[in-house]
Amino acid sequence: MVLLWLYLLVSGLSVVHTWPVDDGMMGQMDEDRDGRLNYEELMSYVMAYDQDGSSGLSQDEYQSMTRARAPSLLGYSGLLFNLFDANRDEILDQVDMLGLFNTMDSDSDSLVNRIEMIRFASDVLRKLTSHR
Ligand SMILES: [Ca+2]
Ligand SMILES: [Ca+2]
Ligand SMILES: [Ca+2]
Repeated sequence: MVLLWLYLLVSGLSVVHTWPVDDGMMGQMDEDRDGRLNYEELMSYVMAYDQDGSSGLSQDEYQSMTRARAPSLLGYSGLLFNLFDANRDEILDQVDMLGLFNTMDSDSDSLVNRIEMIRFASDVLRKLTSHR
């Protein structure tokens, strides 16, 4: 099993943040195991944390997801939520997630492959550091 980790050195903090992109994130989301992520897989991954059945994630629900799935990013959960909540209604819903998926899918073939996932993760991490 090959593990791919994305490392980011946060300037001024001397903390290395890691994001398990490959068999971590990708492996958790890729239900049909074709090595690529489709929109349905992304939605079922995210909506598993929709505890009140509102068809969207609140900030608290998003935090629960981060705690369970990517604890190294827990300190950034609020910033990430705001980044992903494109229409700023305090809920991550299908509209936000479709926009997010399209951002990840840079060649627009309706699938997010490993390269696209890594590129997306590094873009997000770069945005996080620019918030500091
Ligand atoms: Ca898949
Ligand atoms: Ca929203
Ligand atoms: Ca793609």
